[in-house]
Amino acid sequence: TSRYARSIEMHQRACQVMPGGVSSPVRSFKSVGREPVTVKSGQGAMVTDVDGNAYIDYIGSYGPLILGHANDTVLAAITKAASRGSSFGMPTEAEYQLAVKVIEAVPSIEMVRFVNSGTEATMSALRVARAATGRSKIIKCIGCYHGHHDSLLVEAGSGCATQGVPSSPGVPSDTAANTLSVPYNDAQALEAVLDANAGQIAAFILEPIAGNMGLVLPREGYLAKVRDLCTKHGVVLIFDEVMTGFRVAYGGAQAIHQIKPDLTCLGKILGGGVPCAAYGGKRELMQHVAPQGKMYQAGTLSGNPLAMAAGLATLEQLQDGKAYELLDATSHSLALGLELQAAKAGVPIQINRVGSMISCFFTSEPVHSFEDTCRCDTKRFTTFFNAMLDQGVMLPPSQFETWFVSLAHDRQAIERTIEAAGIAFQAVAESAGSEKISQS
Ligand code: KE4
Repeated sequence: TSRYARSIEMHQRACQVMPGGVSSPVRSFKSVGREPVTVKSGQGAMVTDVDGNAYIDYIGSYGPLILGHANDTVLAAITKAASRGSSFGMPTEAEYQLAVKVIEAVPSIEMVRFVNSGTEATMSALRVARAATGRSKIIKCIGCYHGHHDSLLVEAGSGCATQGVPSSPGVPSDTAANTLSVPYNDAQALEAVLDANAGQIAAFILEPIAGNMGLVLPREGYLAKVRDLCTKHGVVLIFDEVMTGFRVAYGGAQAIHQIKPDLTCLGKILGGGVPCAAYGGKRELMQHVAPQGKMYQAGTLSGNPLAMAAGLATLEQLQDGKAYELLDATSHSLALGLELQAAKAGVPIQINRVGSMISCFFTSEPVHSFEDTCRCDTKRFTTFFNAMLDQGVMLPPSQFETWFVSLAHDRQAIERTIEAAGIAFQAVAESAGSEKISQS
């Protein structure tokens, strides 16, 4: 029987009771032509599936697990908090403690509100911008993904791009009409839209370092230009750092690029793998949020004790900044190894990397925008993904996702990954050869 027999059987059963058998489309493995692997457990850099196969994991829950799976300090903190009760519907001290940590970590944040997902964080940040400016229109970047609420499911990245449905059915056209989109890394396009809609734009939201089209870095000067344009037009600049916050640096992308947005969205690492996200920024904006102000936003489990405990235990292990030097060194050696192996196999790739976020694009051209990522060879990516999976390396199952290295990925894990990549790039070269034959 196949090494994935139990996963296949589990998937067939799951599909009877959940759409696509998953709780999120990105987990479906549909785009890489196979049933998803059902995971049984994780420890450090490893996950084990229901068939007993072990994998070096580069999904890491799509970002939260920068410390690796089942980090004992985080687990102890969650267990301790849970023993005192999992949720109250009343304020607790832990919310205050994590709020203080967030404000210390991200100087542009003067006040913060906890929510339960990145989607809620970006949705609420947009509402603050609309409440504060009295304007309705917003601008986002093509290929950036900010969660699945209506205003931002327009030309979106991540699973939307993977499925080739960037603008989802079910979003009313007059809602979508309030969302304008521009290419990422193109300040001129942003300026043109701002000029054409003078006085009507409430916010410009972007991932300062884009992680949902695969990893795409801001061009030199782009973020500074964006900051100036938003200031000039009285537009609220929102940095969606749900993925990059505490990931690329303790202070996020805004710390690396020294740009101050008006509002910031955080998530993923903030909860250490337990549902938790947040939005925050200038006091003059956040004072609009109920009950201080009139802009309503609420949540039964917002700021819940388990997430606060997991978040505090996670940030405590990151705040001295040493983690980022180690993550960068580990990820750098992985990137070098991938480039060497691809060159040996004669497979052109482009690697984009910022610290422990890495993307391997199957193209010979540099990748600076969503348009560039769409020129990548997703067939080759699929061959590579499956060859890596069969050798015990779990990559995100899409060209439009970034890989995540954790502090638990040690030298041995990186070396084994590079070794597996050698075989996988060979498989791509051989399949590419067969493509040429079939095309000729
Ligand atoms: P959630 O609602 O999934 O917690 O966060 C939405 C979100 C917002 N902003 C950014 C920059 C994000 O990356 C995300 C979520 N990222 C995807 C991975 N590309 C989550 C994976 C999934 O959808 O299951």
